[in-house]
Amino acid sequence: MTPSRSDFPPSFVWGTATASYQIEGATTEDGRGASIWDTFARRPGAIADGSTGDVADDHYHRMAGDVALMADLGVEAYRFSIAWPRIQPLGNGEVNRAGIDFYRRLADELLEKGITPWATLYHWDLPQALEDAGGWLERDTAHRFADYAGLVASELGDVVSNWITLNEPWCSAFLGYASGEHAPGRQEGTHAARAAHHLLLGHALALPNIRSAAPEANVGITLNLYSVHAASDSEADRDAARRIDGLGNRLFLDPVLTGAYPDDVLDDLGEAAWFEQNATPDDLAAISAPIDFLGINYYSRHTVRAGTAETLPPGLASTNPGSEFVQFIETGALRTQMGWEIHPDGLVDVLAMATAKAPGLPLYITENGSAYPDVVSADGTVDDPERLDYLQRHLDACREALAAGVPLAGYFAWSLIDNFEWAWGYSRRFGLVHVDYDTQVRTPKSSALWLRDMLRAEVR
Ligand code: IFM
Repeated sequence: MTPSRSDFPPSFVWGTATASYQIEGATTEDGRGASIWDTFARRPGAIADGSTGDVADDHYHRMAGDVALMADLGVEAYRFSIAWPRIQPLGNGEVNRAGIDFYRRLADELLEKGITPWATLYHWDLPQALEDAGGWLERDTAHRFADYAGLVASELGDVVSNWITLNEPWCSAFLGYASGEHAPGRQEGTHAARAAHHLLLGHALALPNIRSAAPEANVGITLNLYSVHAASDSEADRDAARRIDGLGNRLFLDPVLTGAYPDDVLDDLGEAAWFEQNATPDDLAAISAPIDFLGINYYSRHTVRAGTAETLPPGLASTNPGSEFVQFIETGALRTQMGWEIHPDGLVDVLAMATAKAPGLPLYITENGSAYPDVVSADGTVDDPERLDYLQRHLDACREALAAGVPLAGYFAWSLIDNFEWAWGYSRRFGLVHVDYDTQVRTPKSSALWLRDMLRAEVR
């Protein structure tokens, strides 16, 4: 069923999302320090097309135009991220005034256009200086993050009321410190789980700092959750699903929402002793302190069956903790250009999963979207029927979840504009708006125009 605005409550938040390193460019301007992505992107072979975020969408210089574009599309909320190295070039100390000024100008511009700012404090661009001191494998990084979060909230709390501490800590921990596909590109095996704890601790320590600097703040965290299915009802396949659900979902959801790490996951990882000593009851109490909402990024589902080390490509077992027990299988469902299976029902599953653990907690889909190899036609338009279908089907899933009583309060499409897709560079386009990287010309795709018309249709 094609969704329409009247299917959603009047208070439902309609937004789009981006992240600093993926769009801003200007990586050496106005006192910005180096981030781990500046370093990692220069590592030979790290980025599929050999690119970097040095220019990206040049949003740092084109910010006002991009906000006007959002206003034209009728978007009412904008989730952006703040580049920590613009605020504290070395990850500690005084704020870099030019960095704060940029985000203040952004927030002012948004507010002037009636668009509500939603700021994410950490979307993966750790100051390189902190990585040089050990990065997220060090507990101290959590303290540095909490200081930074408090500083930013005290500087911008008058213009930003919605705050997300971390984006997808699973990716920061496991892609950054286990598989090494993301910055900082380390392969520390199961120790990546320690990075996960320090990230969550950073979230925990940031919460009171944000709340004391901006008492009215609406604060949450964004997790990437997957719908996980066993390929069969066999005990071995169900165990494979338990492992993946544990590592991808419960390792993050449980401490935040219920105050305990899942024992089975720590056992799978062989990290139980480290957590016993280092993840103290005080840490867990802080990590599970009340949040105002949970952000969920949903893209796809995993269907798995039991595997063996022999079924894995060389090297994968050592870099993906526990993966030798699992095989990801092909179900025949359509996939996006990322190779991610399209499964809108999974969005309903992950919302239900969160609600079961924290009944009544407001939930937001803070990202959902798809990559396709879009092209500009001779007449200058960009037709993206697959993305439009993906968007409509996932909005329909949101409608279904709402009808089932899930407290879903908003939806942010990933992404406003095509951008630097991490290890894929510019070879994957997630935008509702096409970007010509040679000219920086922005062209709303047909999915964006549908969203605009849907949002306009019943506003007045
Ligand atoms: O581009 C990313 C984003 O930065 C985090 N969530 C997933 C998106 C698509 O891979």
